Parts: sequence; structure tokens; C-alpha cells
Amino acid sequence: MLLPHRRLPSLVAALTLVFSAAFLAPRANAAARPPNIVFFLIDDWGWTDAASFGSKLYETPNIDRLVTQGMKFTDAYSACTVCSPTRASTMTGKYPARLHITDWIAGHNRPYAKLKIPAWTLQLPLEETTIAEALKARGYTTALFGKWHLGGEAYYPEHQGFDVNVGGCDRGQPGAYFPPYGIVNIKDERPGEFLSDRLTRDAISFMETNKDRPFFVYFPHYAVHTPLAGKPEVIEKYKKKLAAGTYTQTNPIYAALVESIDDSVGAVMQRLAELKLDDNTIIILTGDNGGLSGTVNAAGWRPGPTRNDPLRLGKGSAYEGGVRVPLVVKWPGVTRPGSVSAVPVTSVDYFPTLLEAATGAPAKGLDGESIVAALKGAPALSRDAIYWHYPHYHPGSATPYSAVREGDWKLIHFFEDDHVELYNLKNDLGEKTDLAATQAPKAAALRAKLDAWRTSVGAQLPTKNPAYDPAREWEGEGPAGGKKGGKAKKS
Ligand SMILES: [Ca+2]
Repeated sequence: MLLPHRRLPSLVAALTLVFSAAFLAPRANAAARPPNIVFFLIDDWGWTDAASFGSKLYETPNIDRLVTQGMKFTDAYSACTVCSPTRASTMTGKYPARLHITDWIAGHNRPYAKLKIPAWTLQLPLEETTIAEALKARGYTTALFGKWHLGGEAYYPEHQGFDVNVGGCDRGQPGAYFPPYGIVNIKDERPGEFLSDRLTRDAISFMETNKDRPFFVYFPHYAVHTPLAGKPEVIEKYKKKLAAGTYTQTNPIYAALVESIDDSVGAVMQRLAELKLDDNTIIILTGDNGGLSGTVNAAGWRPGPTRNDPLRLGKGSAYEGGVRVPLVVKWPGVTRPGSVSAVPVTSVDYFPTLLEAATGAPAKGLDGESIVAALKGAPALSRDAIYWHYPHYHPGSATPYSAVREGDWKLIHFFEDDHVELYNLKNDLGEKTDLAATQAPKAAALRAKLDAWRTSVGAQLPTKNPAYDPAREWEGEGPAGGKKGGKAKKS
């Protein structure tokens, strides 16, 4: 499972060791009862899709309360601009490029585009060690409530370390948020019960049953992915709010869907407190890719249900709106209440972080790095860069690309014409000014670094497409691909 990996010693690494050592001492007492873990992964949850992350429209009092109790990350990322690769990374601590799970399953294909996408992997192989398997081996009871989206029945969560699976299957979205949900492994639907509430009810029931032993609740809500839906009275509230003011985000149904997540977070926090488990439970709340700001095809741009301003674009794009996500971590005794961290964190980091939480020792040799030092207040981790690789097309505007972020710099390499774009995120969060020409040495250095990383993880590359036809390049499967997909399930 662990890959050979070497890191250069550095001051930051030394500091990390100091922090880790400081962390180990108090953990020794808690060894008898490692912390419970509740990991909310919200589908398509954009960077500003909560009041405490900048939304003026969406009302999220419970998430905002979690922010005041935990640590908020301003520079958290998903490992991919679409969902399945992020989920695979979260489960394994490995980059999508290494796993060859680089698009949502079953993916978006444009047979006449300039580039041909590689033959990538459409499930999480059973040979991979998931964080659920790793925690289970250390005495945790494990459960998933919500979306899995990492392959067909043979690859379902119950084969990847989860004792309980409610809702996890090959689907990337529910048929509907009110019954029938159209999800094979959700039984006994209650008439009128919103899917987010249903999953919350089951998750709380699981925590009650397992309150006397360490548990890992992986809670990848189906919300806030399409099909857009909400409770009628909540939609009505947002319609009135929108009629009375001016907002960047303008969809009342999406707002209600976001609020269903806030209800879930609130209900879980309340029950944990009632069960007197909240002092020994880590809560993580993040998203699997950027908010759906829109789609593009030959006919032009079509706005989506949310916006990620000030970030550029959203889900399925190469820019910050596609991968920067909200992140809150509440770990009583470790995270300082109401603290904010600007340390870049990405999906591969959760496996080593949670393993360190459970055992007191960080997992080594994975693509990800434990963020425990950051949770204790360190201003940096030992790695110097994080990476993305998406050799695919997406209606969110992406053409095949790779990207690297090092410090404030971000370089994107687009494969169609081999050009790079360079942005300084500190001065230009919206990626408006491409500095590749004016900062050519920096661009060249980052390009070399990105190329080396791609080679090191065995990334699959797109190739020249012999069937390329400029008149038909937009044709393909997917919501904005021109042709109806039919077979593929949406990301
Ligand atoms: Ca998603």
C-alpha cells in the first residue's frame, strides 16, 4: 500500500516533526479510545456555498457554528475538478493521476475532439487500501451514508472496508431528492422525506448504536448535486429573499438544497453533543469539486445553479472555481476554535491525517501528507506543491490539462496546444492576468516541476486524435456535449 517516497529535509519538515512530537504526547492518554470521525463530503459544494465562506444568499447557521468551533481553511482543494477522482483520492491518499481514475465515472467523451483521452480506470480497484479499511484494522466501526461513485456492484463500499453502506452505489446523483430516490441500496423510504434528512437519520442511528466504540462515519451527501430540489417552504423563503435584494447567487432551489446540508450538519452536531461524544469526535466538512457555475458547448455558455466568485469558473474547469472548496475541521483539543488556516490542503491529505488521528503516527509514503501540524497551527506543511491532472474534456470548459500550485503560484498546462498559463493567486485570486510571458523563468521552472511529477506518478496522457474533426469537436456524451449521452451517469 505504501509507496516509496523520499523528501528533502527542510526547516518546515523539522518544524513539522516538532509539532508532531508535541502532538504525540497528549495523544498517548487517549490511545484507549481514539477519536470518532465524521467526514462530510458535500457533492459539488462551491467555495462560497456557505455564509461563513462568503455567500450572502445561502443561510447556513450550523456550518457557521462549526466554523466558530473549529478551523476554517481558505486554501483547501479537491484533487480533481469532478467527483470520482476526488473520492478515490480521499479513500486512498493517492493522486487520481497515480490511480488512473481521472474523470467522473463513466466520464465525458468527445470522439471528434482534438485529443483522444487515455484508457483510464472506471472503478477503485479492490487491491487499493481505503481509509475505511485502515481504520477498521485499528478497531473502528465504519459506515458510509450517501454517494460512493467508484465503480459497479463488485466495487461497492462494503467491499472496501465499510461495515454499513446506506446509499453508496455506482450512481453519481439520485434520481430524485424525494422518494422514490432511485438508489438501489436505500430501503424503506418514508413518503415525503428529503434525501439529505434520510441519510442524516440513518447516520445518527448508526452513531447511537456505536457510541461506545470508535466509529468512522463517511458522509458523502448526494446534495448539492443536481437534480435541483428543495423543501417547498425553504424554496419559498429564498424566493422572497431574492425578490427583496440583489445577490450574486440567484437560484432559490439550489439555496434550499444547500440548506438541507446545513440541517444535516446541525443535526449531527446536536446528537453528538447529546451523546456526550462531541469532545472526542473529529468533524471534517468539505466538497468534492467546485460549484456548478455553468457549462459550455458549441452554442455558448449556459449558467449553472451557483457561482464561485471571486474564483474563476467552477466544476469541470481548469481554474480555481473548479477545485477550491470549503473546508472546516473541528478536532476538540487540537484545532483552536474559530481559527483560520491558509495552508493548501487537498484530498490526498485526509487518509494520512485520519490515520494519524487514530493511531498517533502519521502514514508515510502516500501522495498526501498529514495536516495535523496545520490543524495545530503550523503555517506550512513539509511539501512544497500540490498537483492536478485531468486528461479529459468537460462541459464545465476543461480541455485536457495538468496544474501545479507552489506557494502563491499556479501554473496550468493545457495539452491541446501545449500552452501554459501562470497566475499569482495572492494578487490575482480570480486568475485574470496570465503571467506566463512576463514571468517566463517562473513558468519554465513550474512546468519542469509539473512534468517531473506527472512522470513520477505514472500519469496517463492524452494523444493526438486521428478522428479529430473541427466541425464535430463538441459532439459527445454529457449534459452540454451536443448529443444526448443516455448511458453515462452524470458526475
Ligand atoms: Ca461532484
